[in-house]
Amino acid sequence: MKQNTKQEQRKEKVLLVSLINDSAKRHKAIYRFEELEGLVRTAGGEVFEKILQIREKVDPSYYIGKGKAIEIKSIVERFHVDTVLFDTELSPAQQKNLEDLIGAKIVDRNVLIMDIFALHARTREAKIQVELAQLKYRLPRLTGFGVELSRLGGGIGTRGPGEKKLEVEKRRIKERIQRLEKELKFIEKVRKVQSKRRKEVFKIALVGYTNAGKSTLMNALAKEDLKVEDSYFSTLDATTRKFYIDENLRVVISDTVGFIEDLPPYLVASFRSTLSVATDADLLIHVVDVSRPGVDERIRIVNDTLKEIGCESKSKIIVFNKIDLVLEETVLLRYRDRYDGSILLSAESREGIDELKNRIKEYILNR
Ligand SMILES: Nc1nc2c(ncn2[C@@H]2O[C@H](COP(=O)(O)OP(=O)(O)OP(=O)(O)O)[C@@H](O)[C@H]2O)c(=O)[nH]1
Ligand SMILES: [Mg+2]
Repeated sequence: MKQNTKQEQRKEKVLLVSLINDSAKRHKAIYRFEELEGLVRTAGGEVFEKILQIREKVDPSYYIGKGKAIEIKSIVERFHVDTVLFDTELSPAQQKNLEDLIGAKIVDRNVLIMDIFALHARTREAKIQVELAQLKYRLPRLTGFGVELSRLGGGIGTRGPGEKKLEVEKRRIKERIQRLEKELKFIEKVRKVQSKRRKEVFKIALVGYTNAGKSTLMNALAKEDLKVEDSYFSTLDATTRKFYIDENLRVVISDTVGFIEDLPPYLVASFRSTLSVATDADLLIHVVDVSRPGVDERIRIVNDTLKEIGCESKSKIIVFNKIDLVLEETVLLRYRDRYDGSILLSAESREGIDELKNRIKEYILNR
């Protein structure tokens, strides 16, 4: 038994920490924990424990209260926790202070998301976009407490060369960003040419929250075989396929990267190239997982992100997916009535697929 566990690769043991300023937000915090747990699982870790602090203000030095941080330190030591994950974006100073105090790896939500992106990036375009986001995250963090500085020992007497090293490092990163952006521009150009060639063809893009079932729906519609996984951000590349809605009506449909709450702006900006299939589309299909709590909120988050990429005025069809998992029909009907022109569907059982096809056809013909 013991030998077995030794052979198995031990999963990273992660402690989740979240802060709310009002106990009334507890419900939301629990939901966020669930999502964070899913993200940790996707990244290959295992959640050991979740800690929620209710505190009116964020502590500028430790994010959570120092007392709480000390409490976490003892948990980390006692249970051999590898990583403490904060449900926020920590400032460079907070990260450093927490690391020094707790003595474990301190990771924030955005780093985790970028990690998953890096794990799932397949094409050159996706890889460049992830690296760009990571570099843009790192750049402002090189000031003040750079790892580079502490590696030199830090403190009196090391400041000169340390600062210099910092400057060199910064310049190196900036140059790399420039090079990657140039390469990305070239890839975008190629995409534009392809898109122009498809000008006469009606273009549809599937958008939505991560894990909503976009790739599954794409497979159901275009008889594709895209990667479908019960994990977050399995799709990072925009896959585009032709398909016939009926014998003489051909369209192209694109699958896109999923959205999530508080997606860091540098990540959205980096993925502008992939998301251009959404900005180029004639019609967006907004896929929503109706089987999980927080439906309205996720719709709002997706709409906000669409706005950020300049898609707010595009025509949209809202598709409530995974209806096979919802037992209460009244719940489904309530959502359908609340969102004008929405469709109830299961990409997995294919229930409602024909209705969606008809709706798309109707839209194209009446355009
Ligand atoms: N029960 C059920 N599960 C579904 C349905 N549609 C998708 N799923 C499951 O939901 C999970 C996510 O599906 P994907 O198609 O990968 O979702 P996605 O929106 O492409 O996700 P990302 O690319 O990771 O953002 C998978 O485990 C699917 O099998 C459905 O209609 N019913
Ligand atoms: Mg997908």
